[in-house]
Amino acid sequence: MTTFSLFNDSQEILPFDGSAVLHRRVFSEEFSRKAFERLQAETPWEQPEIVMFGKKYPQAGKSTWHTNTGVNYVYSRIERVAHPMTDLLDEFRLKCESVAGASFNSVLVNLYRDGNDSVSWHSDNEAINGREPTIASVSLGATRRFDLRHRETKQTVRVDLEDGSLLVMSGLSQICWVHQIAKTKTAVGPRINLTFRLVNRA
Ligand SMILES: O=C(O)CCC(=O)C(=O)O
Ligand SMILES: [Mn+2]
Repeated sequence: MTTFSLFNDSQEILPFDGSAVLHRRVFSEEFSRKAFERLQAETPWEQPEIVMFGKKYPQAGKSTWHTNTGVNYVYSRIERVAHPMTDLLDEFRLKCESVAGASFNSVLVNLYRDGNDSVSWHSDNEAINGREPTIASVSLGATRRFDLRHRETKQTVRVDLEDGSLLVMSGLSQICWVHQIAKTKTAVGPRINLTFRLVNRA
């Protein structure tokens, strides 16, 4: 297991089989704070139900899918309806494009209200993301730990995703690794995450 806590500006956190580069403080404290407040208040939050062992459970966190492509996002047998992009999301998108050197047309906005909200082990390997997608993941608000685990070797990499940071995953990262935001018993405030993606148009 590898744990990163260095304060470098940009850092590759995957040892092999893909890339995940963490860029710290891409968005200023003030911009991040204001954006967090606007997103929290203005996002039409949804809490879809997932089916596990034949039973329905609300997802552990709220989220909303935004894209002007008209493409709905289907994962774990749930379908997320396309909401339009907003000026604020477009501002984030443009900055992510310039840092990542890639294009994006969609974003999943996730709200983790406290340490009980989480996202369990998965990879963003749905066909609409393409085979080796580049995904730009912005963190706002409370710091949460992000874990990546190699599908075969089970090697685990852990990193704290701090306010204003941008994690860019690319190459084999969605094929060879799974990732999660685990629940935590530590008292943590709310966090908003934006994962920008490029999906094929409908
Ligand atoms: O909140 C995060 O940092 C990760 C979210 C995530 O993995 C996803 O939306 O697919
Ligand atoms: Mn993901």
